[in-house]
Amino acid sequence: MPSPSLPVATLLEQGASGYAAYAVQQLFEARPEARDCYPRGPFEAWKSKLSAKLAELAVAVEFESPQLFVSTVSWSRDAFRSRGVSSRDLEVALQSLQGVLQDEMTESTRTALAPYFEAAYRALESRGNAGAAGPENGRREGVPAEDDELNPTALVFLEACLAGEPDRARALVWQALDNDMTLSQVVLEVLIPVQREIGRLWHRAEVGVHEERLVSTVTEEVMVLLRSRVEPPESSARTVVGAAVQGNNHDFGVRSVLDLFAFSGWKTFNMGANLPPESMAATVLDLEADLALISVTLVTQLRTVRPTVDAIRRASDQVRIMVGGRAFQSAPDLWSKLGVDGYASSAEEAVQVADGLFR
Ligand code: B12
Repeated sequence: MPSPSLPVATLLEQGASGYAAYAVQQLFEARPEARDCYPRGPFEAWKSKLSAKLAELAVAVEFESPQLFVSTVSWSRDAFRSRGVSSRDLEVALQSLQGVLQDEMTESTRTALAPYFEAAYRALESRGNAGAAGPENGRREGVPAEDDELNPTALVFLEACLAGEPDRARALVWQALDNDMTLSQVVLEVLIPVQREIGRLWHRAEVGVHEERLVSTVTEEVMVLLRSRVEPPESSARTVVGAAVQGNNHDFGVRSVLDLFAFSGWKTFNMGANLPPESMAATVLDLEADLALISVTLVTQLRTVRPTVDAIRRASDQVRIMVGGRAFQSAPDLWSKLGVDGYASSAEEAVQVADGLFR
């Protein structure tokens, strides 16, 4: 086991695999039926789930935000329920994990971790509609909740993609543009809600990964094609570069934000998914960027933000930096701990915040 003098987050991270294995043994003793959740390899499956929970707990502890841990536990609870697994299994698994940590750690560490577990247990007890429920179930601005309807164009676009008719989906967008839908509206009212809806359906086990792919690939193509309709920026336009932080394979978020910047006349560069800190810094330097956007989707990816910010700051003392993405939804104040200049929760808001930074 790692030395007890290390910071709690590091202790959790370094010991994750061992703690998780020990906790699974305790889980199976306390609740033998938990094996039935994963009949093909219960020990390894639970160990991997609990290792992931420890990694998320480590990040929450690092940022002193129990709400971050709650958001991931709530997400797991909903995914479990949709797959017929009782949240009691998850609760006992977390109790086992907490028990193992209590055995292994000092009194002060136990006390430091207690609020994180208590908040998680409360979230497991809740029915999933309140703030603790996580973005897929809570009603949040700009995020379709269960009973929200997609607008008709978004609905038909989604249906055409799922039916394996990408040509019909693309034609629908061109038709909407001919009927006076703006480029921004296509992104904000069709493409983003469709992506969120396919994610919600996947979370609820109503569609599989291949169906998510059927939709996301067409969304991606349409986003590229939309760019051909944008007027080239003026030579004096400000430059913004954006990327999904290292480890993050979700680049639709930052891409949609950059689209809105392009529609507002900015010079934009999309550096895509999983960009290492030094590459982001080199891009900022080479392109003399005014603004750098860093997109973070999973809570565990928050860890890579600081190294990226540090690398960018070393490369340029002029550039402003903004962060955003799903990882911040449950803790919108978190950005202020990251040494950046701004945060926005949506593409529209991002352009407004950026304009404010240069006023
Ligand atoms: C498509 C998709 C994928 C694709 C991504 C393809 C691509 N090129 O982007 C692939 C298949 C790679 C993928 C992988 C995974 N995914 Co995924 N994915 C999605 C899905 C369905 C859509 C993502 C999307 O396009 N959203 C639409 C964009 C526009 O929304 P957004 O990213 O939040 O961005 C908005 C704001 O956050 C903000 N914003 C974003 N970035 C920035 C940056 C700045 C600077 C600012 C200011 C603002 C800002 O503006 C945007 C517009 O309003 C989502 C569902 C969802 N609700 O998002 C799941 C989802 C994000 N994925 C999820 C998961 C679990 C995974 C995997 C772990 C699955 C697995 N077991 O492998 C992996 C992780 C990969 C990794 N290492 O990153 C979960 C995350 C759950 C959680 N705990 O938060 C989700 C929510 C699905 C779900 N409902 O459970 N995924």
